[in-house]
Amino acid sequence: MSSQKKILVIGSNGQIGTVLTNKLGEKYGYENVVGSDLRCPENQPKFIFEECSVLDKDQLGLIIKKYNITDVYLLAAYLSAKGEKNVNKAWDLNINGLRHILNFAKDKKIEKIFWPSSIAVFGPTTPKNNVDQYARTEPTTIYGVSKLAGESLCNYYYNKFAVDVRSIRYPGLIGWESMPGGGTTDYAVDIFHAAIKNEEYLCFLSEDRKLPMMYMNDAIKATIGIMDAPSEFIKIRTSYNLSSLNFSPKQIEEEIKKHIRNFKVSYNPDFRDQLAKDWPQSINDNHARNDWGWEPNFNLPQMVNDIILNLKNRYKKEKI
Ligand code: NAD
Ligand code: AKB
Repeated sequence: MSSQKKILVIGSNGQIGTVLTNKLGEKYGYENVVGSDLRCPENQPKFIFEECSVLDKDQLGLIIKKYNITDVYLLAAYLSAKGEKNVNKAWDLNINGLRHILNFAKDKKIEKIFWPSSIAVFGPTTPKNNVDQYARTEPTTIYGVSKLAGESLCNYYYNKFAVDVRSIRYPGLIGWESMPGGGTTDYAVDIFHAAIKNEEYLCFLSEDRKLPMMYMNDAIKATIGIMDAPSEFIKIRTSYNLSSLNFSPKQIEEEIKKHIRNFKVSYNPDFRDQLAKDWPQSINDNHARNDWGWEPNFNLPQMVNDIILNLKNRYKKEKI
């Protein structure tokens, strides 16, 4: 196997993939990073791109061989809201995609895997606050069920076949560079776009639905942090709790109003509010902090300030 790190990001057009693939390109050289997704992205990326479904294991094998891939970041998934409307497809993608990548590592075709889990592994029997790493996990969505099964699969492949797979339970992620697709926490991205366009925002969660959330910059920091850590530091091979911000729609509305005074939000909760109701409001991430040195950089006012600044510039540049 080559000593040069060669990275494959699967799901590179998505909310996280769009940002992460470029960050990995900046860090390791764009010529060493391959993005892949179901379709080519609209704008020509700086990294290499291959159109491929993670469910097509033969084509995946060819891509891994063609570029001598060492590290895979597997981001392709159905998220919580979309998953509830496509239960079989969600299970198929979220589990079989992971199995394919774990098997490439078991067969020594790749060296290291990053696969994200979610706070959706928790459910109504989990305590609401300061949720411990080993708290009860009885999820109520197919998304949460598939993430919980995926965590066990990762742990099994690590113990049985020494597969170096690393995982974190992301909270809801918010960024300005990409749009989310099919999640329950997507409101926290949409709300900024409405505010910048001086439009009223109709929120699909109730105003007091507090959830664990995180700025994309911190999520990328954690992702690269856990992948860079020496293997012996990674003591949990299911998935690490991760935490930075906890807020409700009303709290982010108030924070945005400090910048855009006339911004209006109304609330019309739909089925996604029911999904969010079963999730925790805050997470204890001591294991991630102690084992591999995780620490977030952004609090709520800093994040809101940064997103508004960047989105305003972007909208001005793109003349939207
Ligand atoms: P996303 O829906 O924005 O992106 C997923 C990408 O996967 C899309 O570009 C989609 O086209 C692609 N994809 C779908 N089916 C595919 C297939 N068969 N083969 C290859 N690509 C396929 O999702 P995201 O928000 O970027 O999330 C990435 C990962 O992080 C997921 O595993 C998700 O569960 C996890 N996660 C995300 C959040 C969040 O708030 N965004 C929170 C917790 C966990
Ligand atoms: C979703 O809302 O489905 C995701 C998640 C918290 O996993 N953002």
